[in-house]
Amino acid sequence: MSATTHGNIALPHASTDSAERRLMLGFLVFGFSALFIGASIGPLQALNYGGINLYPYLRPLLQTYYQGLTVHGVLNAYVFTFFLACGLLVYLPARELGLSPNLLLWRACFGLMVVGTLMLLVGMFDNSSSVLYTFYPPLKGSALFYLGLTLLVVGSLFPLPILLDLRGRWRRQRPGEITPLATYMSLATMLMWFLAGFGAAAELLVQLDPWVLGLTQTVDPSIARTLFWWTGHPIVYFWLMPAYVSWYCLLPKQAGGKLVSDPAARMTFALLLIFSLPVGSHHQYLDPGISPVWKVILTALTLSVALPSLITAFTMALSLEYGGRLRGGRGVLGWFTALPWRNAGVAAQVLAMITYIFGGAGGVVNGSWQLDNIVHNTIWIPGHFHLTVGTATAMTFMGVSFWMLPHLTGRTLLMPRLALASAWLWFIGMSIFAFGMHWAGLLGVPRRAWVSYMPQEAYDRVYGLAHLPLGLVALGGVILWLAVVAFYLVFFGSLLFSRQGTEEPIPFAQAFHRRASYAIGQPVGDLPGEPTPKLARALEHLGLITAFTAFITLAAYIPILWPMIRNATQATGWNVW
Ligand code: HAS
Ligand code: CU
Repeated sequence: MSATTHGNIALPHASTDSAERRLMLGFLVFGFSALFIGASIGPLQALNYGGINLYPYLRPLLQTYYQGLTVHGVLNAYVFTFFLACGLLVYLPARELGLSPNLLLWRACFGLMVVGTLMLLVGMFDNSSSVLYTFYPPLKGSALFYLGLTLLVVGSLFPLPILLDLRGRWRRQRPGEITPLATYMSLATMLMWFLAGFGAAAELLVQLDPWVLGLTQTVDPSIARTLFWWTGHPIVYFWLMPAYVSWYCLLPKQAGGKLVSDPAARMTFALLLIFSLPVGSHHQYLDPGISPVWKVILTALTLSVALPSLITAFTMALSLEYGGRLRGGRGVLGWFTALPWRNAGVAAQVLAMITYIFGGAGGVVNGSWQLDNIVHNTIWIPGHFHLTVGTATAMTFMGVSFWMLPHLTGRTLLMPRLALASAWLWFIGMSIFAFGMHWAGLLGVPRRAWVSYMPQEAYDRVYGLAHLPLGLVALGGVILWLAVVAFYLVFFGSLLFSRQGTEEPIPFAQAFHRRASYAIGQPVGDLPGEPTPKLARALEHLGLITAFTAFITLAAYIPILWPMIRNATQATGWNVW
């Protein structure tokens, strides 16, 4: 972890530098390999809703729709996202600060998550744990599944001490300065995820692990669900916030502009840290045992968590407009068409943002208790999360990989036009797919239903009304499959066959602090003639913000959990697949 200094900035030694690159490449390749398996199964689910059952042809690899759905959800939503988050949230801050991260901890993070993933894969592919990615008890899978999950979650928390150490060293070098932006955002994300982890940790370590190991015989499903959503809601921001780091800190540069407000970016992340935590039970609006008073409070809190994303929408739209106008765009929307649309990395991320407008709007519908009564447990919900995590996050990470692969390997990106095509195919496929899902959901089609298992005549009788939207789901799934093929030809092709290229730097953007701008990835300091905005100074108190968040989280959960604990039931395990 030794460093040399270059001008004012400390630079890591070349040897640690290449070790960091290799490890980051490990996170990237492992994460995207998980997505490859998970996403390849996706079209099967889409075709299921179109009435086409391909599962009988996939034996012995996959036995049932539920097994396929479990593999799909776990690999895409947990493994892929965790690897990308744990890579990016360490690599970018380390580069921004010019310091090298604690490699031992970062390797341990990688190692634990790899072992956890392998255990999960065995537990899922041997068909012992088709409990879906929410693993609600009393469904009961094998010990490998829960222990693997435990390792994955524990590993994913390691970036927090790494970041605290990085920021501590930075502060000793530059006392009194505010934390550089990408580091600030990464740290806020990890503090949020640290508090979020308590729910899953309690559920796994206190309830599920002892239960599957035979140390206890029964489990209470309501408590387990509540603890699950303690983590399960904020996890969506653990998926989203690393994508936001790219939107705020990198994309403006790639789009030819600047980030228009550094303080707005900090504010967004501080608000996401605060509001992500206490709202988890909005996934339980239809659960018994939670007082209606809390359901109303949760509605208000959930609408608050949309606020930082609305700030993001305006900040990013203005940052992109700034870039588009610098590139010669004129008129009301000329800036939009003037963006560098031929750059696959930019196109993927801007298309991800556009998709997220609809995903976010759906989220606001879900967040309202009354409206959620209509859409809960219908296929509307997977429609919502394929726009959010499945596109806003996943396609942003795909866009990041287009510059990061060349940056890490020193080789060129193979077939950049195919990369661009993959982004458009994903966007078009997902739009058709999610539109069909939202529509069919409003017609009452349930989520997680093996509808193609029933005879054609019964399918027609039950789902006749929803034929058209369900057909769109299937069509969208097939287009998404083409997108996956295109993306992985580029991704694996670039890894294996591309030629030596020129070194690609990290595209850290310029950001406006007040009126003056500075380069993210360079020391901030106090800008010439301009005091650091008071807001940025106030938001430096991340410890205080975290403590406040912990307090309101307990204030929200104790009244919800206490009656459940007093009336705890005892369910034995079920295996229904
Ligand atoms: Fe959600 C269910 C509420 C965001 C993921 N959500 C889910 C599930 C997942 C998920 C996986 O309240 C299903 C879990 C399960 O299996 O049961 N969600 C919300 C709300 C938001 C939200 C209020 N969700 C997300 C994100 C996710 C995600 C982000 C993943 C990454 N969600 C819910 C609720 C449920 C739920 C209920 C339970 C429903 C039920 O019944 O089970 C908000 O955070 C959304 C705020 C977002 C916005 C959009 C801002 C737009 C931006 C783009 C700007 C575009 C630009 C382009 C700049 C307000 C930032 C410029 C170009 C121009 C041309 C202008
Ligand atoms: Cu939620």
